[in-house]
Amino acid sequence: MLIRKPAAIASSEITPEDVYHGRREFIAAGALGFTGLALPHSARAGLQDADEITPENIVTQYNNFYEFGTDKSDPATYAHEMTTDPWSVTVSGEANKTGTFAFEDIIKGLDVEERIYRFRCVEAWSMVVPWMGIPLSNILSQFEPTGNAKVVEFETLYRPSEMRGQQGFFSSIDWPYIEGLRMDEANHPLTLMVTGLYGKDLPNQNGAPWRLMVPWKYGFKSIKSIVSIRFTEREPINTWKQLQASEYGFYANVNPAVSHPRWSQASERRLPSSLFNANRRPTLPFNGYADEVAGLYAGMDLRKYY
Ligand SMILES: Nc1nc2c(c(=O)[nH]1)N[C@H]1C(S)=C(S)[C@@H](COP(=O)(O)O)O[C@H]1N2
Ligand SMILES: [Mo]
Repeated sequence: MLIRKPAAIASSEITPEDVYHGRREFIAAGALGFTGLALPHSARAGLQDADEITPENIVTQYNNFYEFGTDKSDPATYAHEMTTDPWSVTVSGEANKTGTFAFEDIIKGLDVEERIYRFRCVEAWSMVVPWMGIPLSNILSQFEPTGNAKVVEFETLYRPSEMRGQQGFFSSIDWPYIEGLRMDEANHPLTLMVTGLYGKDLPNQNGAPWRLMVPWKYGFKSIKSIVSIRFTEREPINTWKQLQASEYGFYANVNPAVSHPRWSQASERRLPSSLFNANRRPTLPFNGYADEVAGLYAGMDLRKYY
């Protein structure tokens, strides 16, 4: 995992996408966890050697954001219709500081870091993305959650006038999109609230102005365009679980040993992939972050809590 402090990402020196292609060694270090960067280069090189940064145009044009339609190309086509400025966020539930806040006021003064994470969709494709964001724990702590807060719940914007996928009765989703994390998952240092990618602001189709990024979980946990943060005692029924509980659970930890009822999760297509080169590779437990996060689930039956 590569972490750059704000000083290193001043707009005057934004790194063009092609520079990222030479960065395999940093991703390899990520697979070793927080101490990876201290290891000799040769030790890093052998690890995850095939993890190259996914081209930016794929990350911004092949999306899941059902608020704008179900085709992978719909978000890039229609998400510009969403107004992201001004943007306010309501914080509620088990916390000392609740209310409605301007997005800028919440993130003001917090350090934005760059993290290159593998990202694995439940539909068995994956990408490697240089995300920019703020550790979620740094955002949540300012609201002073109480001891009763066991879970944090997030909601996406509901605004059918600007989100065409929310219009009409053809949509089977009960909007707004909802996700949640246990507090210890939310406060884990790998969990990021993303505000940008490839050194730029987050495009609308990727969840502007901010979206979650939980790299050891299937993509659907990483909820986009968040307008509500609620601290609760119990886990919510997240959107995909509500749609099909036999296929999608609350935990959604990447697990090659547990198949989706309709397909195997043992391998994935790393984008870009094509008819001629499927770019298939084995899926790793916890998406390759087991050393860092497996302890969160010690003693749990991960076949039951999928
Ligand atoms: N609000 C909202 N968040 C969402 C989704 C969505 O449809 N609506 N799709 C999820 C799914 S299934 C995936 S794989 C990722 C895709 O993120 P990306 O388009 O930035 O790659 O967003 C997740 N977050
Ligand atoms: Mo997904």
